[in-house]
Amino acid sequence: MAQPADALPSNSRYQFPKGFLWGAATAAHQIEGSPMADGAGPSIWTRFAHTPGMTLNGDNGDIACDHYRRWQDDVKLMRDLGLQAYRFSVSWSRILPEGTGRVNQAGLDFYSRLVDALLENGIEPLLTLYHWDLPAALDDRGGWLNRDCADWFAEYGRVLYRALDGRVKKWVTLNEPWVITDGGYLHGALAPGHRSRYEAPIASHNLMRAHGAAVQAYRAEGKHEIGLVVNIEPKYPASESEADAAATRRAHAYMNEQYLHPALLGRYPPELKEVFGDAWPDFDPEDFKLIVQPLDFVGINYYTRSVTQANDSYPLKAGAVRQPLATYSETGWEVFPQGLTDLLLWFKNTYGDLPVYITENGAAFFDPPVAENGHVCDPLRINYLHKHLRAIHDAIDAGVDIRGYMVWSLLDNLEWSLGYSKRFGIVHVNYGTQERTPKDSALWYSQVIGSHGRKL
Ligand code: LGS
Repeated sequence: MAQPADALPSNSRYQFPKGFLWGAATAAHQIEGSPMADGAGPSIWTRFAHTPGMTLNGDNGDIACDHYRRWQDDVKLMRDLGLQAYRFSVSWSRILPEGTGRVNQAGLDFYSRLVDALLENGIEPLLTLYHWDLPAALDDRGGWLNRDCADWFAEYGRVLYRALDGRVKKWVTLNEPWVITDGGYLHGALAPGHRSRYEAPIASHNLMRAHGAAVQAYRAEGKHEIGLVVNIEPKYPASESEADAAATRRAHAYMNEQYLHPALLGRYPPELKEVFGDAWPDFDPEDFKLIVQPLDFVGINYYTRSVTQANDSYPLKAGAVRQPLATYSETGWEVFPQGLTDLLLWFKNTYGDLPVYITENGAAFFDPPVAENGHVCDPLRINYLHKHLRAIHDAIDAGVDIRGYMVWSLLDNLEWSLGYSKRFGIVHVNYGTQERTPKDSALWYSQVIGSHGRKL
């Protein structure tokens, strides 16, 4: 069993900035369940997961962690762990069942009550507008391939800003546009399951236009902070060969610059044309006026790195080389904390001194069942979080303006197409009984928060 948490020693080397926020993250489709309750419309994920063969074991979000009905207990759990912040997402089709037009007040009330409960318990809400669950009605109109999506997204944002701004002070437009297009439009493993080299660049560009439109709408309605969340990972060449260097540049442009460059610099990196060939359109330069909006922060989701080699893979012609001596998590991703420091320094050097939140970081490992003494012993997860927090501290020491850290995830939950097979939670969920049991990592994290990072 892990050390009793209060036995953790204080370490004077680790001083986190005043106001640094310690929290945890989730997303609507992954935890809520009851996707059609109280007048909600279907989302692409409800539809996708109910299509035979699309998810592991046919797992879907009909019940998930039943958070839609157990949210009060979940807020108490957060309070008991001492969380200072909670990042969650809103399900668009609970608010606008048809995606635009008619507002479903009952859906809005759900999030309004959740936000009130968080605030009553001293927990700051970070609200993500879009964590992948597009209203199915909008997919029927072309989804992110339809240029109108920028207006749809701004309309949806406006409804939430009007209802919640002030109580919610930190807003996120999109979660991980790279995953939305790579998984949803290029390789098809995620909803809506398309596989097209021609669609992916269009979806990417429209996501960026939608992001810009939602930020613009926020400036008209809201008074606090709004940003974009990207998943990025450093790419290191597997050898000194020119081929691997070029593959690394392509992989880096594709994953790390494809969204940050347009949002912050107003242009795409040239390598994307190389990756997509004739499928990469010449986008209207006027569009960048909408896309580049001043942001209050950027959220970075970090899980792993990749050691990159040239190969035949489609369309990048680059892939990751397995590191024989490294530790890999259950999802097959290398544990590489130094990569987070490197990435944060790259971010500052490339985009300047924008405030950063680590909006996701965590790992799925094999967890034993809840023991008789009530513990779930997860030393690998503690080790993972510990090393990554130290890596963040190194970046703070080097001058990166990092404002907070959200563990992925508060609860074991539905890992998209991988169903319930991968557990990322610091709290164990028994999917039969819905019982929540804080794992040893949660008890450890609670101590870290209590010491403001000095117990690292
Ligand atoms: O649950 C998702 C977590 C789990 O791992 C969450 O909804 C997403 O926001 C986020 O994408 N999540 C996540 N990402 C890890 C991506 C690592 C990709 C490594 C690919 C190597 C081949």
